[in-house]
Parts: sequence; C-alpha cells; structure tokens
Amino acid sequence: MKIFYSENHRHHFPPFEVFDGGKRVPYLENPDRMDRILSALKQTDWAKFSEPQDFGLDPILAVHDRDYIQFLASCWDEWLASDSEAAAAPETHAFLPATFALRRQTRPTASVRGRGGYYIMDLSACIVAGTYQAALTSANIALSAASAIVNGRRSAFALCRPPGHHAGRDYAGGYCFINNAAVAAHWLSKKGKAAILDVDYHGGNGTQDIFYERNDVFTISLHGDPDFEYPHYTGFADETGAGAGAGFHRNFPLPQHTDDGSYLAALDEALKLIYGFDPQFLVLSFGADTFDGDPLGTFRVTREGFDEIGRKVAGLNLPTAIIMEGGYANAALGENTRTLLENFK
Ligand code: OKP
Ligand code: ZN
Repeated sequence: MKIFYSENHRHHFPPFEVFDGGKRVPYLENPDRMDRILSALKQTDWAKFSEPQDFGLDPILAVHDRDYIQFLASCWDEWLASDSEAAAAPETHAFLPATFALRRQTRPTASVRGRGGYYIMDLSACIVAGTYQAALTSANIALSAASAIVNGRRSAFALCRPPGHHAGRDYAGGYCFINNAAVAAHWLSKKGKAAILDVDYHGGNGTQDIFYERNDVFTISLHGDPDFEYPHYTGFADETGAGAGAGFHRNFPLPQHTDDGSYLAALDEALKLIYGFDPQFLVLSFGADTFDGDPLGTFRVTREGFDEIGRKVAGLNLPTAIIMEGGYANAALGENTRTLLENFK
C-alpha cells in the first residue's frame, strides 16, 4: 500500500492548548503521533512510503474560503508584528484569539485578533510559525492518496498531520486547519461520485458543513453524541443535509462507553447507506480515538475492533483513500492504525 507522508508536520507543534475550564495543557495533537504510526508501518513488508505531490492552491480553494486561507498564511507573522512578547520569544507562544465571532451579522475585521476570532472556533487550533506550511502539506498528502486511487490503486493511506475534519469552509477548530478529507473528496468528485465515511471519535462538523447542500458527495459520521461530546453543537441524527443535499448527510451519534459490538452494529448501518449511494470512490476519515483508553474519548473500541472496522469498510470493495484524523493514545496508535490498514493492503 502506498503511504503518503511528509516531515513538514513537525513545524506545527504549538507549545500548549487550552482545555475546558481554561486549563493550559501540552498540545495533545503532537508529532509523536506520527512517529508511532511510522514505526508500526515500517515494521511491515507492505507499506511503501512516498512524498506528496504539490497540487497547488486550486483544490484547496474549491472547498475553502480564500480570505480564510490567506488568514492561515499570514496570521503568525501578523501576530508577531502585533505582540512584542510573542516576538521576543516565539517558541513559547502560539496564536489563539480570546474572542469568538458567532455567525450572527458578524464580519472578519482587519486586525489579526478580529480575524482570529472570526476564523477559529476553539482553543485547540493554535497557530505557530509552521502551521500553514504543515496544513498545506497535509492537504497535498490527502490529494496524493486520492490521485493514487484514481490511478487504479485499491487503497492509499494519507498520513496527515494536522488533521482536517473539524475545519469548515472558513474556519479552523479541533486541531484542524484545512479539511484534508474534504479537499480529497471534492477533487475525487470531479472523476466520479464520492462518499466520505468519518469514523473518528469526534463528529466531523467541518466535513458536514462543506458538503451539506451537495448531493454529489455523500457524507456520514459515527461519533460521540454531541449531547455530551465535542464539537457539541452539531452532529445530531436529524441533520441529514439541506437543499439539493437533503438526504445526503447522515450522523450516528453514539453513547459514552460504546464498545466493539455496538460500534460495529452502527457501522453496518452506515455501510448500507454508502452501498445505497453507490459511489465510485470512498474517503475514510480515520481517527483512532474511539480506542478504549484514548485520553480524549469515552468509547471502548479494541484492537480487534479496529481490525473489524477495517474488514467491514474494505468489504465495500471501493477504491479507498484513508485519511488520518485523530487518535491520542500514542502508545497504541501505531498498532491500531496498522491493524486497520492491514485490511486494505
Ligand atoms: C480532534 B479530532 C477537550 C476539548 C476538546 C478538541 C478536540 C479535537 C479533536 N475537552 N478539544 O477529531 O480527533
Ligand atoms: Zn477525534
């Protein structure tokens, strides 16, 4: 299997994030996650590593707002120019806004703070010097995997960091800046009908938003019920698309402590819906944070569970681009990811 990967992610490593309650904690979405997956895959005889190709900005701007992408590009430099403490010690700082624009007659104002609060939805999408380059490369990794399946591979793995599924057309959030899966799926949709299946523990709100009114990309997400889990405000079962996209989005909100059995039962339902849509390509947003013991999750999916998830999704027999999203139990992340991928090789 082709694995697309780049070292560029290392330049995106904010020194902290802020948890609920205002707690400043080490950035959980860290480069060690990639090292764990890399070392597990390097022990196999089937993982073939490639650098991503550069697809330019057009496929990114096809699903993202131009001013938002320009904000990601210039935010850090503008921040250093506006905050002398950050400029004096950039390594110990990260850009985070302290005000957030609700989308009610608001507009992005000129200052970096004003645009920060407009384009960022929470305190986990910290921007540092290398964020924009890392996010661009991550999107190109996803596009490279998409290109590989168009060119006849049955699967390809995009080892993306930063992840993408919380990023919407004009906002960052949940460690995500550019929606890698959405960029890949939109690009694929020009070659044939595409579906996105999101099995990350968290609801894929960005992916949902981007395709909500479209009927040419079917999107579906299984996740912790927003009634108790991040991203809190969206991902409910009655959100099924709008306008032309009515019926082309589905959510499966699941309770705390969901185990292999109930997870796989929900997955069976999701796979039937994808089968019914009859896509030519599948994009799998894969997060390993459903794992029993993930610090951000409450589910109890086991290593055997990841094997079954992989077997079932691979059973659709669709050309599949597997896009890395979350997963924070670093010690188990490599093995869980390898176990899922084994089913697609
Ligand atoms: C990203 B992905 C902690 C607040 C939540 C953001 C979580 C982002 C998850 N209580 N922080 O879907 O794995
Ligand atoms: Zn997640």
